[in-house]
Amino acid sequence: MVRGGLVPYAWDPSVDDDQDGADEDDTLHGPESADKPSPLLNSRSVLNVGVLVLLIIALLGLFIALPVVTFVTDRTNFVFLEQTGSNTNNSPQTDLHVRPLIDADTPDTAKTRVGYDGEDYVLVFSDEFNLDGRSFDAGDDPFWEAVNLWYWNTGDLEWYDSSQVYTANGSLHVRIDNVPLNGMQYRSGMLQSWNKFCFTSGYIEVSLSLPGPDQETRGYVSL
Ligand SMILES: [Ca+2]
Repeated sequence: MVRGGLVPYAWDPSVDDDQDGADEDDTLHGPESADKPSPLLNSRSVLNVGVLVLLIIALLGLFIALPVVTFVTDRTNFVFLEQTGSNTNNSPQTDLHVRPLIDADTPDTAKTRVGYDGEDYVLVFSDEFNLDGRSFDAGDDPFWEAVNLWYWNTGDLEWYDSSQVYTANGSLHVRIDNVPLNGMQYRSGMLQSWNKFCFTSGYIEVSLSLPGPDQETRGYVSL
């Protein structure tokens, strides 16, 4: 007599043992089908790899090809550098005072020379100061700056003022006046290329005349 609970079940291999092929759900738990790798070239694999390749190509294009193409095709900086010798074109002051490293008025004969060591030297910078009315205030010239300071290091008697340095009659003028300024008895000028045109060695040639009855050129200061 059965009183509920488990229903007695008799295993009958002739009925329950599957003799006639796989059941419909066998693929869900059959280890032989679960472990079988998917074919490499199914549509999902191709899509995954394709998107990955597209992503790599896009990144390479963005960070390598685009900068290279932009650099090569944009000649602005090259042209500016060739015209002015300056590698910056974002300064309105240098834009207004464009001049090349070698002054166009410099004669060809001055562009090369043989040094005392017998070596050939090529001119890399020149300024003829032929344009009158140039200003050398800070930022006005790409290569020169007339400073406003007292040069304490040499105990100068003069104050250097940028207004004392100017161009006129095709020459650079550095003027000293017996006019007190900022506690100094005299007012004079100093023209520098400090941090504007730098070099390590070579020849510096200057044509100048000094004040006074003796017009012989005796020397100039180069630091
Ligand atoms: Ca000149």
